[in-house]
Order: sequence, then structure tokens, then C-alpha cells
Amino acid sequence: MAIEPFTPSANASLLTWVGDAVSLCEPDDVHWCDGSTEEYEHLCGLLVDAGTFEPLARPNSYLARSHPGDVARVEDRTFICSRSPRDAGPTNNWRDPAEMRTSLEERFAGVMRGRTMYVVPFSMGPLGSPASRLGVQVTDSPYAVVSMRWMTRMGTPALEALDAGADFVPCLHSIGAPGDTSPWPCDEDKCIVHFPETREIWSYGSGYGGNALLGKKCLALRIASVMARDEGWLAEHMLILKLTSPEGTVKYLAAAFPSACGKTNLAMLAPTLPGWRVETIGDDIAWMRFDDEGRLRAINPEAGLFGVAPGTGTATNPNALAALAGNAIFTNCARTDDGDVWWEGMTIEPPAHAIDWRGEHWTPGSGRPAAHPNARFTVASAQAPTMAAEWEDPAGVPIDAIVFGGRRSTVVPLVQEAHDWEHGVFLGSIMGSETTAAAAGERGRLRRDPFAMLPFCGYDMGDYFAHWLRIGRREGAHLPRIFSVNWFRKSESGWLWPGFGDNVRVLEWIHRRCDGAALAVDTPIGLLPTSLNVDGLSVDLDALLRVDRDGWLGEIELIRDFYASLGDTLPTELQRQLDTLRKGLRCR
Ligand code: SAT
Ligand code: MN
Repeated sequence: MAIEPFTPSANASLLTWVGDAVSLCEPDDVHWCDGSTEEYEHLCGLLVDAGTFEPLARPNSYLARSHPGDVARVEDRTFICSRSPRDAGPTNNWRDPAEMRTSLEERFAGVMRGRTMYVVPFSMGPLGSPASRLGVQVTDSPYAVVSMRWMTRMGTPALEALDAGADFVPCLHSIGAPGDTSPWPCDEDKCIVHFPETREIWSYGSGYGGNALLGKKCLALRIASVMARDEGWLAEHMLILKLTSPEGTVKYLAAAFPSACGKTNLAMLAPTLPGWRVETIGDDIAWMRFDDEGRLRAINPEAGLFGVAPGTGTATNPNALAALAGNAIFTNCARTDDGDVWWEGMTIEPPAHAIDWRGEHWTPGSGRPAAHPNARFTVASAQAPTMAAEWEDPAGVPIDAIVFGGRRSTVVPLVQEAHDWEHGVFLGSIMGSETTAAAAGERGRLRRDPFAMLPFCGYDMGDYFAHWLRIGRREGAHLPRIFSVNWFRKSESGWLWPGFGDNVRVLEWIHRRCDGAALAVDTPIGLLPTSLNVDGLSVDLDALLRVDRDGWLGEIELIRDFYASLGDTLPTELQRQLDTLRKGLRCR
């Protein structure tokens, strides 16, 4: 058989872009990824040799310990470089695109000397779906390559689509720190940069998840949100689940929660109510567009799970544990003496001894967590036992309900339905959450996180709200109903709601509302359940479902300040919703 000369791609603009990246970064070698098992195993072998990966006692699985300063997204080093600062808006860090490009070129110059450059073609969304988008990541991080293999559809099929001339989002990534050969090289000077007009991503200095797996937050949210605004669809930080009632009626829900508020757990929920079934379409990102019948259809652009490990246990998410039985990458978890991983909440009894995420000896009661609070697992979605048969349907699934949630110990009720679409957009815009470990910074502080998109919206937040309002005005649309939920209410003695599998009781009400079956009472804050199935639970439903009038009046002041901080692009409809809420609460 004749050996063909190696031509990496027939896509001229791809070849030019990669050629430019090679001239800039000066790698020793260039490898075009095909996504094969052999390639994956070879790269894992390199990572083991470099000390980045330790093989685990579960099949084909590895533990990585990151540099202790590279454990989460870096929001203060994330930039939106639109031509005008107005288009990035007050919630994003804006930089002038030309100036940023110059400073990036300085950082990337020669950065890959002594390293291999990997060219990673990938598809966000099922290959060939009109809703999908292609990207190509160039990186010097084999950890990013093997992670991208689980998180996206990566390799030859994506390259073939590019050969046919498809557009792609160029994603240039380097861990920085030229010459550093430690197990987890990274640079103190990190920057995660988006050029929304030219649809480009440049990421420097970090090997961690959302900073380095550029198909995820950078492409599928920040850049895709801009594409969606321009093309009339929605790119959202939402899980997608399929909920089947005991009678066999199916509803599809898309739900937005800030990072580390239990999206993965909800998407894989093991219901405590007999006859109910939850299946997973996606756990983090939803791309939604109208079909010919005017229904919003959602695809999951990702192919893998990048979940928070701590708190994932037999009681909270047995399905995630089942997904992790093999072929998994664990980052910043602890290692047990029998060569497996452990994290807080995985088992009730901690191991008697472990090596913690920093590589130090650990025993229970040492006062330090064994796993970093933002330790993560990376695994193909297909391994989760809860994936719905249609999770990769190129046409997507029709969304019946949109749910907004956050981590709020006070004020916000367990569940409510919006009066209408505009009120639903209002509920999305006022979302707030007590902060978690998913982003660097202080924890437990209330932060407004509209639509859970604060760190992920690639353009002005007021314009984003206006886009949502526009979607609701589309002629002939059969819009989903909109709900808000809050599993995290507390009293002095602890949690008011058991959460996890019992959240199906709230999903049941949402399901029945979609059929017009469940009853609700109209209040100024929204439509609240008249009853909820709490058989077998001892919970204070009155506390969970009451309108906390004083709490809301205080909340209104906070929302007013937040709205003021968004500037004059805030749609007047939302200001009006806030006034209506205030009047409604005052005259009760
Ligand atoms: O690191 S990621 O941004 O992918 C995880 C998250 O913060 O949701
Ligand atoms: Mn997320």
C-alpha cells in the first residue's frame, strides 16, 4: 500500500491559522489529534512520565494534582475584547482588542519552545447537527487534550467537517511558563481572552478546566452567547433533563444554576417518588433554538461531565459515581492507600489515611480537606447510566419548562412559577447565589448572578436581557413556562429542605403545571404551589413556600442597586417588573 503524504487539512484558513500559531509559539513539534484510543493512551502515558498523572486502581483512570494556584476559573483575569467597551458591558472586564492582541502576542512568542503543539479539532454538539459549532484548540497541554477528548467530540470526524470547509472558532491555548517542566506548569500571569466580533479565544497561563478546555465556557458560553444574540437563539448555562411521570408523560426541563450549585446532581437525580424517572440530556450547557413548530429545542453541546467531586456520594448522586467506574480523570482529589481516589462526601466514613490534593499526608481530623473543594472529575457523558436515549439527537429536545435556581439561605421560596415570559426574564435577571469554590475568591457571599451567566455572558448584560425578552415576543412561539427554585433554604437548626432525590417532589409540581394540572396561588412574587407531595417527609412547607414580605422588600433594594450597576441598557420592562413587585408587596 502506498503511503500518502501527510496533509493535515484541506481547510485553507485552518492551515493558515495553525501555521501562524506555529510561527508565534515555536513548538518543537506539531501533532494533529485524531481522537483515537491509541492517541489518548499515548498522551496519558506522557502525562504519567511527566508526573502530572498517577494511574489509579480503577480501569483507565488517572489522578492529576494541579499547581495549588491553578484550581478554579479566574474571573478577574477573563476578558471580553469587543471593539466598544459598551458591548462588553459593566459585568465584563473589557480591554481594547488591538492592545490586547499585542500583549497576547508578547506572551505567546516562543512559549512552546521545547514542547509539542497539539491541534485539537472538535465539535460542540453532535457532529452534523445544524445547531452544532466547530472549534479548533491549539495547545501545549496534553492534559487539556485528553480532557477535551471526553468533553467534546474531538478528532477525525471534526477535522473532516473542517476539510469540507466549515467555519471554526480558533482557540489558542498555552499553559505559559516557558521551559517549566514541573508536573503542572502554569503561569501566575493568567489571561482568558475572548474577541466576540472575530469569534476568537486566546487563553494563557492556566491548565485548569474552564480556563483551558476552551470548548466549554469560552466557546459554548461566552462566544456562543454572542453568536446566539446575532442569530436569534440562546446559549445558556443550563442543564437539560427529561422527566417522565408515572403515567409515562414526558417533559423536558432546562435549568440554570451558578457553578457548584448541584446542576450535575439535578441532571442525574435518583427520584424518591415511586414511578418518576429523571434522565439526563446535559449537565452544564444548553443551546436552544426555535423549530418549525415554534418550540424551543435544546441540544447539549458537550460530550462529557466536568463535575465537582466533593459532595458527590452514594447518597447524593449514585449515578455520577457509577459513571466514574472507569475511563475517568480526577483532578485535585485525594489518593487512598489502596490507589484509588477519595473526596469529602464520597463515603460517610473517611479513609484512615490518604495523600491529599497537595500531595501531603492526610488523616481525618487534620483540619484540612483531603480534596480541594473545587476538585473535579472528567468523564464521557455516555458512561452515566441516566443518559436519555435521545441525548445526542441532532434535532435536540423540545423544552417545556425553564428553571432558575441559586443557593439562597433566606427569602427565595422553594419553588414558584413566573406569571408570564416577561416576569420569567425578570426572575432570571435577579438570580443570586451565595458564592462557592468554583471561582477564585471569597465564599458564602451573596452575589447576583443573572441567569447563572454573570461569568459567561460574552456581551452587555442589559442587551442579554433584551435578547431574552425578544425571544419571548417571537410570533407563533410555544414558549416554555418559567420557574424558580431554591433547594438551599435554612433555619437556625439547619436545612429546611432535604434536597437531592427529594427534589423530584418539586419537579413533579413543575411537570403537573406544564399540563395545567397542579394548582397555584397568585402572589406578588409569582405563582406558588397550593400543595406539594411531601409524604413521608417532615418539612415545614409553610416556611418554604411563604411570601417573606419583609425579606422581599429588603431584596428589592438590593436588586435596585444591582440594576443600577448594569447601566442604561437595562430594559425598561425589567424596571417595570421591579416596580410592580414593590407595589404588590406594599399593598398586601
Ligand atoms: O471550570 S469550569 O468553568 O468548567 C466549571 C465551572 O465553574 O462551572
Ligand atoms: Mn458550569
